[in-house]
Amino acid sequence: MAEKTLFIVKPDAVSRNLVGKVILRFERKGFKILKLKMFIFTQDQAEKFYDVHKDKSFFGELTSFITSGPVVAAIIEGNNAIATTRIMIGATKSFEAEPGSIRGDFGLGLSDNIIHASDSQESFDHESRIAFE
Ligand code: 3AN
Repeated sequence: MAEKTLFIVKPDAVSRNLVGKVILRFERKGFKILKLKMFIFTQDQAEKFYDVHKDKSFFGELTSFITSGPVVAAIIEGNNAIATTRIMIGATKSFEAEPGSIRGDFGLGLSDNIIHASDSQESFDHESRIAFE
């Protein structure tokens, strides 16, 4: 079943010149890129984007990191896109993520964990509205 999802290549990966390598994973897997955009999150966009985490201790860290430099957002489409993309990105803590996953192969960080991807249809709707507004 063709499904859409959103991923965001985070500021750490953009500054390390990993944008192409990250996008390549999704093209190689067979996903179609529907939208692609480079931008810098405003504080307001970041707070809305991470709304579900607003009561967490790391909320400030999260919003200050995502606004710290340019990101690249993509909407992709393909079979089982949301769940498959979550498998491809790997565990939240890059230092625990499996080798072979994007976080497992490219990073060691937690806030700076290379990539974000929507984890449900609701988060896709919410996040893509903000990233592509
Ligand atoms: P994921 O990005 O794998 O969906 P979430 O939704 O649990 O992970 O967390 C959102 C983001 O918050 C993560 N990408 C990570 O950058 C950051 N994060 C999660 N847990 C922590 C933590 N304990 N300390 C600092 N940042 C965190």
